[in-house]
Amino acid sequence: MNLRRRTLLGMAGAVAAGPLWTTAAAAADTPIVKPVPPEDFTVLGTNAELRWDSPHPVGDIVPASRFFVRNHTATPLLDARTWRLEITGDGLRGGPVTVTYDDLLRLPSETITAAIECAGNGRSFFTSQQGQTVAGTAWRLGAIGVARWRGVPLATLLHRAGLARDAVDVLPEGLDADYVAGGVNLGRVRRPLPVAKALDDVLVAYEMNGEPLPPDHGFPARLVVPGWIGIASIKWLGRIQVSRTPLDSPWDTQYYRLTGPDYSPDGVLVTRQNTKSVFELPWRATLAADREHVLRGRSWSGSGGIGRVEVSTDDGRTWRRAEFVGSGGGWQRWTLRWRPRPGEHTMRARAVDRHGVAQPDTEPYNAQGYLFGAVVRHPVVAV
Ligand SMILES: Nc1nc2c(c(=O)[nH]1)N[C@H]1C(S)=C(S)[C@@H](COP(=O)(O)O)O[C@H]1N2
Ligand SMILES: [Mo]
Repeated sequence: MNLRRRTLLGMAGAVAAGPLWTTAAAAADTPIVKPVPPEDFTVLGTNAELRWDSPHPVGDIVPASRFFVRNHTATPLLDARTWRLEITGDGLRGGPVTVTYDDLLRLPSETITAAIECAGNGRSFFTSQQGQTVAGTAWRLGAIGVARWRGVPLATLLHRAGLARDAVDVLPEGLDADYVAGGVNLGRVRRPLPVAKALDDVLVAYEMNGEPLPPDHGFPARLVVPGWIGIASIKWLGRIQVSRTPLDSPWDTQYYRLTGPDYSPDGVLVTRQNTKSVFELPWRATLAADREHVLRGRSWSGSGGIGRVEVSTDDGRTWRRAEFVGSGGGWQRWTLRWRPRPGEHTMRARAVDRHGVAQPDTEPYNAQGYLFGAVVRHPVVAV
């Protein structure tokens, strides 16, 4: 077969003048490069989640230094000057196309505010609140972040690469190490994306909050797939296969499916994120009794927005509407005034999304603990 090598801008061999990360891993033995101090992060294996009870609250935009990290293996340190993105496959009208970092920076860019949230965010509550055993990282509610992402629409890259009319799937793949699970090498982290979503609002991002992507978040380029579970947003992008027939990977056959007694044997593919809420308070926070407090929290949804948030300070007997703070890009921050009586209290926050769908009281079980969207019961003590 005669593989034609083409470049997207017809500039073979262009050298990126962009930044080069030379940072060595902050400490040996951590697969994460940036510092993850214990007051701001909970480290869970190769991952680190944001702590909502940190003494340093985050605003609408999460700085890169505070953004959760989900690594299947370890953050690779890539060189933008030698980095290449290859677009390939029978879903292109011509041969494969190579994109350099310089090509990316020169193409028309877009900037979006979008959340990236792990499908397993909230997983630990299947166990602590519903008494169910599930497999996977025991996240609380900090496997989410919202950032401003700048990059090139994937649609632009695909069209310039010669997307065929009958292409159905794209398969983006990371440049991090192969993922080995239970002694089986599953290869590069990758997950197919339907062409319809790829052409809709997906970004090949090279900036996060106005700076080049940090190594942990995908430098030099990653996908940002708005509204979809985090695994769709492949970091350290190295290759995109475009296909006229449906594609598969272990990340849509073995992982990121809802399986269990309530589901058919094949399970249900997870794509879109659900709705969640969190109090920005320590677990079993201690508050001064008989004084007014302004409780802070936030709610978010993969369905596109939050309509209203109701909060109960008496474990669900009575509910009050929370007051919205800020514009609600990415998520909706809110506050609630409350004067607790002395004693133990259970707080609940329940968001209703833009379509009128409320968070449920319980989440139906699935074996891998994805999409925990039930109302979380948050204990508080007033003294
Ligand atoms: N190449 C690669 N891409 C990846 C992953 C990974 O391990 N390798 N993890 C995925 C998962 S499961 C999530 S939730 C998000 C997390 O993005 P973040 O680490 O920037 O927060 O990246 C996704 N993209
Ligand atoms: Mo994830």
